[in-house]
Amino acid sequence: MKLRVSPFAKSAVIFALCASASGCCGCPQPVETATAPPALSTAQPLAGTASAQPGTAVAVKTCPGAMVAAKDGLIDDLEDGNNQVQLTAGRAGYWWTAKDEKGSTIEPAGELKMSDGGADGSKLAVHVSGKTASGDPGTAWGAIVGLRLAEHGLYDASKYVGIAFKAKVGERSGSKVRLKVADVNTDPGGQVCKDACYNDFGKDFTFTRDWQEYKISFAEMRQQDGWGDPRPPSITPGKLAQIAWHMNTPGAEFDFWLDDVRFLDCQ
Ligand SMILES: [Ca+2]
Repeated sequence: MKLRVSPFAKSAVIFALCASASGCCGCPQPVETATAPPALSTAQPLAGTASAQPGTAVAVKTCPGAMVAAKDGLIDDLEDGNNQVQLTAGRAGYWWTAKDEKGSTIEPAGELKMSDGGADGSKLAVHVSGKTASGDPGTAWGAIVGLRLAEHGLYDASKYVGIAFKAKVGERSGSKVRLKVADVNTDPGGQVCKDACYNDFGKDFTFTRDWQEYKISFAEMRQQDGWGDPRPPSITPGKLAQIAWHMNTPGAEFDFWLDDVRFLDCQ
């Protein structure tokens, strides 16, 4: 049987893949939610629908139930005090900070030193503070703290379903921070985007003055509206570059704490 679908009928494709891959869409095991090329045959292997072509759909793993900490998912709890992520599951990148050249500030600048006062009584955390500049957000883009996942190149996180981290903000701080997860399509190192990189998939978070854990699935992550090229349907978890937290409210003080960054899996 030949199944043909419109490129716009994504829900039909998802249903077709779901039905033929597992026999039932409500089965109590992790399922791959995927979009696919505009035409496919049910006789073709479904695992091959993921593609590295810019702008095409890839498989993003999702859970039928809750997301929990992955067994080998700890990216960093900062307790070793160094600025390299945990050397687990092939990860080996480093923490970093950056700011625009229009007057934004961030401390510590350059090499990130970990601060006393971690989440849940732990010893150390990431703590950055400063002020974002006002002006054209294209150039006065603010300040950012993040980590590379691999020492070189991209990291395959396709076996995970999302990311968790603990965060809080200080008394005089703005509370909005955007989580940005750069992948092959949005990081210049992926050699896909040319003039409109950095519109990473992610989410705008509002934090409180108390440590709390936040979870987000890869499937929930979105690019910002109105800019960026390419604009694929989803993040590509199999080719991630870095995870970052972007202070992007113009003219605002920030005092941002971060701890226990990890990948998630299904319960
Ligand atoms: Ca800690």
